[in-house]
Amino acid sequence: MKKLSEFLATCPFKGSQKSLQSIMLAVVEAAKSIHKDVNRGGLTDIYGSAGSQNIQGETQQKLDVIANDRLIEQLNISGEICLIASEENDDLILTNSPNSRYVFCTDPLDGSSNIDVNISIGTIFSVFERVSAVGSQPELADALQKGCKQILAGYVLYSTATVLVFTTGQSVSIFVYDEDIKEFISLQEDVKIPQSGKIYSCNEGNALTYTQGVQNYLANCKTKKYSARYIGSLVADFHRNMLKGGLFMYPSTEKDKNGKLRLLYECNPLAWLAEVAGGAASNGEVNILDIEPQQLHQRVPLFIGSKAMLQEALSFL
Ligand code: AHM
Ligand code: MG
Repeated sequence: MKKLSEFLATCPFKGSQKSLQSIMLAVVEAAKSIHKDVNRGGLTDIYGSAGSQNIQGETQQKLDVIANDRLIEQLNISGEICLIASEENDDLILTNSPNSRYVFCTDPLDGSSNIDVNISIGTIFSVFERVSAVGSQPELADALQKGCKQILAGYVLYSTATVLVFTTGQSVSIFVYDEDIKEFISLQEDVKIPQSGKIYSCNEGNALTYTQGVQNYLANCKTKKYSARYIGSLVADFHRNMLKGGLFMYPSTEKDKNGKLRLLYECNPLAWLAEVAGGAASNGEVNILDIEPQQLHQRVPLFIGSKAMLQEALSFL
């Protein structure tokens, strides 16, 4: 029964151990309070719309806003983060530690449409070392880094169990939240994605507006009798496919040429986790981790999961 704090004490990290521990503590404290709300369902006032929209014009749910506030609060307490890029904020957030070294990118509550219906949702995060000099004002370039520059990335999945999955680049670890002792306990170390699988995950309601190549791949999935599984919460779909083998897709559609998912907050962290676990991620043309971000809220098509399945899919595109 290894506790997260014990694991972090010796976990390899491109920075000081104290920084890793403080950043992870911030994530964990925010996650614990989100877990508490999620598990009380509608008994606390977390369901429904917050009455506001994010910069992408999407309605913010109450829990989107609550999760974002709690993460920002905890990251400010950590003193390790100079800059936060969040899916829920139009602009970058300067923290109260502008001289610290690290930048935090996050989708505080992914799968918003599933909040009110008691279905799995998640918190996704990603950490970079700033490129601007420590001591100067943090800047946009600190957040617009390629995914291959990440030094810490992970997610918390609030589901039948609440799990924390993360990597610092060496391996992927899964910790499960033990409500009795209020600690995350190691469940699996060095997680590996099966090289191949038989699960494909996408919103097939959009299929007629996918490119012909993607449509041909979907026909191939059916010919081969793969199973379709789609929760509509990226974190949950990714987690299942990571453990069982599969491919998740959010391709470009007629309406959204770049798909729906955000490079900084969703695609990069999951792509790195996939790669460290032996899987892969692409936008259909290049490795997600090699994309140079142009904008904070940039979207990219996403194909992610088992390596052999991704290669098969790409052969159709
Ligand atoms: P969100 O960040 O607003 O929750 O949107 C992202 C979510 C993903 O979790 C999921 O894969 C996707 O949107 C589902 O979209 P769709 O309803 O178009 O299938
Ligand atoms: Mg999201």
